[in-house]
Amino acid sequence: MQLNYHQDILEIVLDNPPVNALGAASRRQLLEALDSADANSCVSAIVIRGGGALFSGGADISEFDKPWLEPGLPGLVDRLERCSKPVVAAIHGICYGGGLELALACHRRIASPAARMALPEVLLGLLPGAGGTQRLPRLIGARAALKMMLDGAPVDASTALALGLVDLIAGDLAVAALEMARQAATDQIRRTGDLPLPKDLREAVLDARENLSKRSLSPAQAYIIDSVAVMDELFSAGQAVEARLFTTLLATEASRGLRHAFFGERKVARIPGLSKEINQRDIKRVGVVGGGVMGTGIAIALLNAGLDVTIVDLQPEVRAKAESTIRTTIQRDVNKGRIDQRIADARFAALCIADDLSAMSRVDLVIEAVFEDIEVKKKVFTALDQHTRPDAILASNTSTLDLDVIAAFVKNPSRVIGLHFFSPANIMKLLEVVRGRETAPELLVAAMAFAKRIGKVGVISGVCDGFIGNRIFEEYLRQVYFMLEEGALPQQIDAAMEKWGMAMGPCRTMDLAGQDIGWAIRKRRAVQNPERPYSGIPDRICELGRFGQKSGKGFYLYPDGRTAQVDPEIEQLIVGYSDEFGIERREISDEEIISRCLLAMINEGAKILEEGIAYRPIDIDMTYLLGYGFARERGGPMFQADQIGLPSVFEQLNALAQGRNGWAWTPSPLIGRLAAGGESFESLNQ
Ligand code: T1G
Repeated sequence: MQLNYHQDILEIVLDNPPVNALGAASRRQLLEALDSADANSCVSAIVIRGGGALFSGGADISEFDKPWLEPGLPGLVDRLERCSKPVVAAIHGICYGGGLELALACHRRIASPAARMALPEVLLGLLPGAGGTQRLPRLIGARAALKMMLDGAPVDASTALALGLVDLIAGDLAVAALEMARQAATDQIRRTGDLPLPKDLREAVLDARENLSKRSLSPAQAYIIDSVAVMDELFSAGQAVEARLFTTLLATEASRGLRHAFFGERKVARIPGLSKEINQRDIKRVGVVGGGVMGTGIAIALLNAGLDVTIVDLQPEVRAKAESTIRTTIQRDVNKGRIDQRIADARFAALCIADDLSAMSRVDLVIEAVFEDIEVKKKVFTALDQHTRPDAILASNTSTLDLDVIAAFVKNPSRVIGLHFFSPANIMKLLEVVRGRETAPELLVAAMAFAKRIGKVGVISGVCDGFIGNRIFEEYLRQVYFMLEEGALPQQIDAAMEKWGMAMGPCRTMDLAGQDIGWAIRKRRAVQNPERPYSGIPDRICELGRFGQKSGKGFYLYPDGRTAQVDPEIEQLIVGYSDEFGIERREISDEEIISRCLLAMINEGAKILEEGIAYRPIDIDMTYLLGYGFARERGGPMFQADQIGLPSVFEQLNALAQGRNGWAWTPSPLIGRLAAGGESFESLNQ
């Protein structure tokens, strides 16, 4: 923290890079500075601003799972508000969470034009716990305050001014803040906590509660409404309720899962054993080979990130469809007000569509997204080897083929990497970055930076069948199919998993992805691993041509092409299959369904760790949170294993290994070792 004196104005500069998180040390320094300034008769007013690029990213989230350190943020914020000298918050860049609560307790607020303010605690399964639920409504009204707190979205400076969240916007913030402080020194002090209750308090709470019943808001959102609802003339009464509800939320699995995910998204960017000095490659021009669904989605993601894109496809009708889909999708963003026409036109201008790989001669990176056939890949990479610059990165979007085999098609395999996008590629945040045996380390660095550049989260995977995500997904599906033949039905399994927190049940997911895709994988694996058979039920469905949504029926019927409708024929097929194989059907509880699906993911995840395919458990969790619809509040399969407790996980796996198809449950020795040592998967996430 820096203290600067400008005659009788004390300027306190928060200085805790990278985001001026209000950790214990910062809170202690700020308290000392405030106490000292309050007692210093030479100081007539105070300005607080953030050092570096922002005001503050809020409380230090990493402190939440450790013993509380004094002074707590709520107490510090109250102390600031009680200051006998006026305090001005000079806000630039980001002012989020506890940082904004600190500013709310200041007596004036001034912002730079690009400043953005938010109370995003709800995204961490929390509520603003330093007086925000009590001060914000007093300052900007209950309805506006509830909107900000319930969606956690930032407001820009002009909106903040219109709301009354800030008093002024100024280009030269530092000078204007000092001027505002001098003026404030001559005025009466305006304490936010002393402001009257908002006039719209009752109706705003009633409306928010009504919304709650309609949209099943999260516990954090319900508690935010409760905290606002109890606002009282006596400020401390409402504050006490806020503090109690904050403490309750902090202990919930949902908040721990969300905080695990928050740090996880950032931890996966760290590549173990790689020095930071590796030079960043600048990727500006990208080639996409293949104008199909994946290639088009990838191209849209790249154009949306402001990159120059060249798509090559041999077939005119594919090129035409790709261009039309790209234009329609980007124009839709204009029509929905997400971007303006000028940006859309720039994106169209950055697109080139060609019919020959010689168009790839200037690109920095090529992403191959052609048919999943090794001979087709061979043709493409052999040609790319000739048509691209020797330093261009060659990436394959393959999801099932061996990247090392693909890399061997080019003279210099160290320039080959896997970039496995998830469909729809312009929407899904996960990008599996596959490091081949020969992939050069700087390609990993470049790929992770590229992922962030296009708004995705890169997770590095080694080469194995299915990489991290699909390899685990196959074991999850294996248990689903076994449970179908043992007594469950698709609608029960899907409902149980969706109620537990998966965005979409496994049977509906495969109907969406295409049952024929799963069929091809099972056929290939039947040859490669005959000792690991699946239930034959999904093959029976495919043999009837029921490939899911694309064919109007799969596990379900799709009368309108999208809505899944239970089909009695499928129940007959499944029951008939059980009878045919003499499997006595039994009642399978939702609990068993969830447990076996989760344990299948956990056990395969542990094997992926043991084989070094994933660097850390967090890489597996982020893969599932960002690419497989695993509820963010649940933190991911490895986080869940820690919640269950590894001794219990190991015990359950061993019990399942004694049961039907026990061969599918070979417990991972890593789980056994961690359990025996009282360790958790989290201990491997450093
Ligand atoms: N606490 C601790 N570490 C944080 C942090 C925070 N609030 N915010 C960021 N970091 C770390 C992050 O993990 C990363 O670490 C580095 O800073 C750069 O982050 C009582 C309870 C501020 C918009 O939810 O939204 O206040 O990987 O890569 O892209 O009511 O960080 O380098 O080791 O994201 O420039 C509420 C969370 C907290 C804001 C900057 N505040 N942060 O984005 O950098 S709870 C938030 C963000 C609270 C009070 C409540 C973003 C950012 P590393 P980054 P960025």
